[in-house]
Amino acid sequence: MSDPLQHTIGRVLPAPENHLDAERLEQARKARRSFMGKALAMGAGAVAAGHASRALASEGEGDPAILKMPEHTRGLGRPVAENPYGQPSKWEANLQRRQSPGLTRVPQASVSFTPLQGLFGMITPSGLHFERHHQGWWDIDPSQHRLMVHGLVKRSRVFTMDDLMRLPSVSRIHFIECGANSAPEWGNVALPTVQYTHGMVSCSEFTGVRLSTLLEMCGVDKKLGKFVLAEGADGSSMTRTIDMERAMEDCIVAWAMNGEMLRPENGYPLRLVVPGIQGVSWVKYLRRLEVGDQKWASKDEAVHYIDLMPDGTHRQYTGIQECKSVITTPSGGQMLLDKGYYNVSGLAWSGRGSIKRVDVSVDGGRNWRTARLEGPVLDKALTRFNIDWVWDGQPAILQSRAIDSTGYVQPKINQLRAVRGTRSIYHQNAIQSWKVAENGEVSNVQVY
Ligand SMILES: Nc1nc2c(c(=O)[nH]1)N[C@H]1C(S)=C(S)[C@@H](COP(=O)(O)O)O[C@H]1N2
Ligand SMILES: [Mo]
Repeated sequence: MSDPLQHTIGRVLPAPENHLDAERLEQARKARRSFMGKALAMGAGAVAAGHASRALASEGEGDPAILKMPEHTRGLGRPVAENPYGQPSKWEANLQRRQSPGLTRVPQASVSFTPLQGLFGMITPSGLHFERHHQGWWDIDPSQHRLMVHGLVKRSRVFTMDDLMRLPSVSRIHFIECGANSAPEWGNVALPTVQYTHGMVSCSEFTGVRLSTLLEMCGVDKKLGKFVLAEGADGSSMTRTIDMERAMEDCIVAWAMNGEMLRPENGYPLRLVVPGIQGVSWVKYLRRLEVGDQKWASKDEAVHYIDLMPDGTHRQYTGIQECKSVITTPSGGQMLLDKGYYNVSGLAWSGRGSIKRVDVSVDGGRNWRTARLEGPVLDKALTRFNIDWVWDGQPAILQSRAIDSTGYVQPKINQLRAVRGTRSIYHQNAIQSWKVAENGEVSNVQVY
């Protein structure tokens, strides 16, 4: 493929739930039909020659919409501060977090998924950050909130938010992924969109005090203290054990996300950030840190968040989110409106470090090409990749395969199943396949 921009520019129709209404969807379908008609009439080579920018320009040639002078080119716009806290455009109203119907019995112990199919770059807007609550969320009064540090320390302490926010702070961009992200794929349940298959991952800039700073301040016993227990202030009594080495390395006791205080759904006013580790360890509404000499084997680590292996045993304390990637455009539920050029785009991440390379296949894994990584490529953060593709109108299967800085290669689903069986819930990081049908519809398939 010489210069992909010399081909017709393909347009992707987002999944229906991102559409404002059924009418726009129908219009787009009609547009596709008329394009197919035109393309046939013009013959295949009609836009193949010439400079790339000309090919681009010819796309909209003769569109009379440019001649309209709508009200907004003549009238007076709206005043400043009408929205004291800015909101997205009303035209984007369908870009939302969504619940998977029937996934849980009550919405207080549930999940809302990030609409990855509608996002750009690597940062998740705070209002679209996925939510996972075991016992509902709270909007806790920060003046009443306290954090206790105790156990194997010389000086136990109870911190107010003011105490904490006076300390030296750091800001770091990291992904958070629920260990159960993509879980239904273990059992070959083909969820329709990337929002549901992969939407329990988000990426934000977190600001707070390093956990190591707090532990040092309290005189942590470095000989006996091997683990730290983190506990949340909600009714789920979320408690998780963190290895001391990790606690001292890059964990943050965070109060801010993407430049402002945490959102209540994400743990306001204080949450633990454990880079690279599954979401459950990122305890929200953080109220207690205890230093101990043994793992606690709390309900959230002995009964839940364990991996059922093929031989019937359970794997415990498997918190690291292994290297994973997914194509977000085009993805399940979307529709390619015509043949031609597409920018295939997706996200890759690894709990062990940074993304070294992402390969993309359009033929179900037989041939691979290396995608462009869009910077910055950060440790334990989402990394955006893009690759050119000219769709010839034939059925295709799109896949992405990420390789991280340790050399680990994201596995195929059958490779993962060979080791882990099919009865697991957590830590499903296999290659995702999206099938493009001849009519342009994109759907979720498994390729072995
Ligand atoms: N206190 C508390 N912390 C919690 C939870 C919870 O229910 N209560 N859920 C955990 C789980 S399972 C995940 S995946 C992440 C989700 O964080 P988010 O809601 O900010 O996306 O928070 C974790 N921390
Ligand atoms: Mo989770």
